[in-house]
Amino acid sequence: MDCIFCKIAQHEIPANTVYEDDDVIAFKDINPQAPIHLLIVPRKHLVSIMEINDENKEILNKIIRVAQNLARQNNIDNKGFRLVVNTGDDGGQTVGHLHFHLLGGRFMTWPPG
Ligand code: D5M
Repeated sequence: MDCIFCKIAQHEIPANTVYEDDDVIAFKDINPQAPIHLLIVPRKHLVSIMEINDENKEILNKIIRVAQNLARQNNIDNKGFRLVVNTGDDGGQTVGHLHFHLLGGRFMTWPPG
């Protein structure tokens, strides 16, 4: 499958990896929108949050726990951060492999653009 995040998860192309285990990989976004901008990605190819179901829902728990740990490690847990899942064309999703953006290190405005 020609999926860039699958290739990163399988170490076929390089990434600036900050965490990985059997189910999840996290790496620095190539086009950072904040001082801290990490992507947390399930190794399994799921196109979007719309593919979460009763059989695979545990991955969400795992991703949230990884996000908490990465927020602590980057000292943004107290000041705050944003965890974002762009979904589909109108949601601004450009890579068709589920990923969570962890953004922090600056004040985030609302609404997002
Ligand atoms: O976010 C997709 C994000 O993926 C976007 O912020 C750029 C990032 N990206 C794309 N290719 C790479 C590689 N090779 N390494 C690191 N980050 C990457 P979306 O929510 O789909 O718009």
